[in-house]
Amino acid sequence: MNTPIIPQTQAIEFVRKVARDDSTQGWRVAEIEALLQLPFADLLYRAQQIHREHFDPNAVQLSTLLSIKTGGCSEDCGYCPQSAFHNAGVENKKMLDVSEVVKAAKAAQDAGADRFCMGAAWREPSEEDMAAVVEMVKEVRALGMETCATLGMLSDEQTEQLRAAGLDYYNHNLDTTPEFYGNIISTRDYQDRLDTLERVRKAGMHVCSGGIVGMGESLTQRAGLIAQLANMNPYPESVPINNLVKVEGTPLADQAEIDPLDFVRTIAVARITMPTARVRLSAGRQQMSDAVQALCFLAGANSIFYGEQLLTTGNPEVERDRALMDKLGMYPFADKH
Ligand code: SAM
Ligand code: DTB
Ligand code: SF4
Repeated sequence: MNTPIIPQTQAIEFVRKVARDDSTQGWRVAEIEALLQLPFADLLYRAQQIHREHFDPNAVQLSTLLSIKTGGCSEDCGYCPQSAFHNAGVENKKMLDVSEVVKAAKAAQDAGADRFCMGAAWREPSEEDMAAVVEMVKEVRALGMETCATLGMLSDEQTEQLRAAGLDYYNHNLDTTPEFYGNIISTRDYQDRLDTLERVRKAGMHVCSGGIVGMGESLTQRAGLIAQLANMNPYPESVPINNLVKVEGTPLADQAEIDPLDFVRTIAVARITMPTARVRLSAGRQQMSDAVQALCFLAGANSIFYGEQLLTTGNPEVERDRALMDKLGMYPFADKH
């Protein structure tokens, strides 16, 4: 079904927040839903204006992902091929050695990435795991790259260990709205996610948190995810917006595709509600045309995962991304700084 459009004149009352400089009151879900329903050109125009106030619109930040521990995860996230509850054909492997991780980081840096994100299929890291991750963070950082890790839930002590190692960003996605969360994951609560994010924030690391669209959520629920992120005080510095990658063997394998223009709308609304965040056009790019990606950049996306692999699934090849950036007159953010 097409997104119902609300003419700008009717929506304006709801979107009053856009013009309001008092950000303490937070976003109402209804306001965000109204933004999602603006006529497409009005929505993109607003997003583009806000984007240009805060960023060079032609610069894109490049993060490369590496799965440092793949498969066999004890959580049951319905979208994820790495859950031990599903049969997506992902082998349960042991953690990579520090040297393998550093080698991959160097290669990513040589290819032009400025941030390296290490992902693990854990509910939470063990003490033993932490010792190796700390070493990885220190060595990748020593290369002169920004570091990011996504390891599941963290205790206070683990958060402090990562901070002391010099970790720049911690990725922990809210994934969807609290009302829809239970349809997708049963092995943890929404509050668990919020608690970890709070720890990361308090420890002084940058927060990377976003979600997935196209999991069968309603428009209101999609707006609810953006409201949760935008109302964090402060909101995350980095906001990955993933389009569900449907993997055979996961419960969401047969989920209906969302209209690509609705994905673009979600990016635009993330930009409008979180003006200074890096909004990352994340998973799902391999299946996206250049034209849709260009619309995402126009809507305010200014970061991508760069390199032919996400964690277990594919991502566009570096050559394709370089060609796309050239075609659009875009360049890596790091080249300008
Ligand atoms: N295990 C840790 C956790 O869940 O926080 C870190 C790794 S987990 C794979 C990181 C994120 O990848 C998830 O929160 C989700 O947003 C994203 N993800 C996983 N599978 C996906 C899929 N099939 N499509 C889109 N995003 C996906
Ligand atoms: C995020 O928001 N998306 C990335 C990263 N953070 C860790 C992961 C996408 C995973 C897609 C499915 C896979 O490759 O396993
Ligand atoms: Fe495990 Fe993370 Fe996948 Fe959930 S998303 S099953 S926690 S690896």
